[in-house]
Amino acid sequence: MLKQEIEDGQSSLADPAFRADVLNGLSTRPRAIPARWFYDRRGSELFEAITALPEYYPTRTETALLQGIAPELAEAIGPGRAVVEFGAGSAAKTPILLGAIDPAAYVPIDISADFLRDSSAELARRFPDLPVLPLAGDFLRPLPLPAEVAALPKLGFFPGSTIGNMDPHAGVDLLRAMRASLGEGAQLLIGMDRVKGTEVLIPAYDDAAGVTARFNLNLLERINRELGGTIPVADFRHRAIWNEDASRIEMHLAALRDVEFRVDGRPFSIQQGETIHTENSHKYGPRGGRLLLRAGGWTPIREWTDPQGWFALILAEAQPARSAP
Ligand code: AVJ
Repeated sequence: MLKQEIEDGQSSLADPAFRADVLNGLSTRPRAIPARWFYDRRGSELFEAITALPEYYPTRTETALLQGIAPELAEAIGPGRAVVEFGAGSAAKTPILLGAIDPAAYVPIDISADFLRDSSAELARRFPDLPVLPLAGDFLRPLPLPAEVAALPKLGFFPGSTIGNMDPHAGVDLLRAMRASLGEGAQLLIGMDRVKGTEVLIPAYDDAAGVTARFNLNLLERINRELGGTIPVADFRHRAIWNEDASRIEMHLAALRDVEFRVDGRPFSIQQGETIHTENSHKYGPRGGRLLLRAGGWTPIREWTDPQGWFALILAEAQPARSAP
């Protein structure tokens, strides 16, 4: 059953935040715009298309992994928890988890109330006996959960290696905010993409069909559409690089020639070869992933990977703080 009224946990980021991030990001060096602005309607469609590409392994690897470990998840998590998903549910992954563990409620949290409404209605149809309690808000900060789940044990769900979009500093802040939202004794099931060779990583972010390039360039089109921009999109090229020191894939938009344009009436000029940094996708080894969780207040208790070791699902627990003996 779906709770019809979507709770507004926090004011939603609208145009002013996009405008501020873009104007600020184009003015500072290196130029950089936060990756969350990729996901307008067109960007979300393009990301869906990315997940079906032969080169983009994360989504299908994580989905198959979830399916394969369903009985072990049931045993490690148990029934009766309120599942709190950070980000509106993925149509493929969320039902696998909900079907595996027999939860008492499902609380998807997303900044986009529209997206939340659609995905929640779909889930409520598939699980007619499960209370679905969507919460519109920014999960980067601690959020009060719906009163209906206050007394239930919690399981946070954060699939997709979305944590990889954040640098470790911001990732730790997010993990701590999740701990504050879910409370002591909660569990967290988190997906993390693993470090692997660039012969696999680079094509995953620079595919032969050019879908990732269109996804990246759509950010410039969105700026033109929503912020009165005059960016000559054809003069920019998608670039994906592996940053070994930071253990991350970076996506950039590189200017093919000197360009001048306006956004919201403000003039900008970018020289040939200069880039706008649009995304980081951090990859973690087994130790790095566990250390990140511990730094964020979560104790890893179980860990699963696919046979190639390309993607990890880690189950962690918010244990009471203890000092060293
Ligand atoms: C949704 C953030 C996990 O980093 O792999 C896919 C986004 N960017 N291709 C990722 C993305 C380019 C994706 N995440």
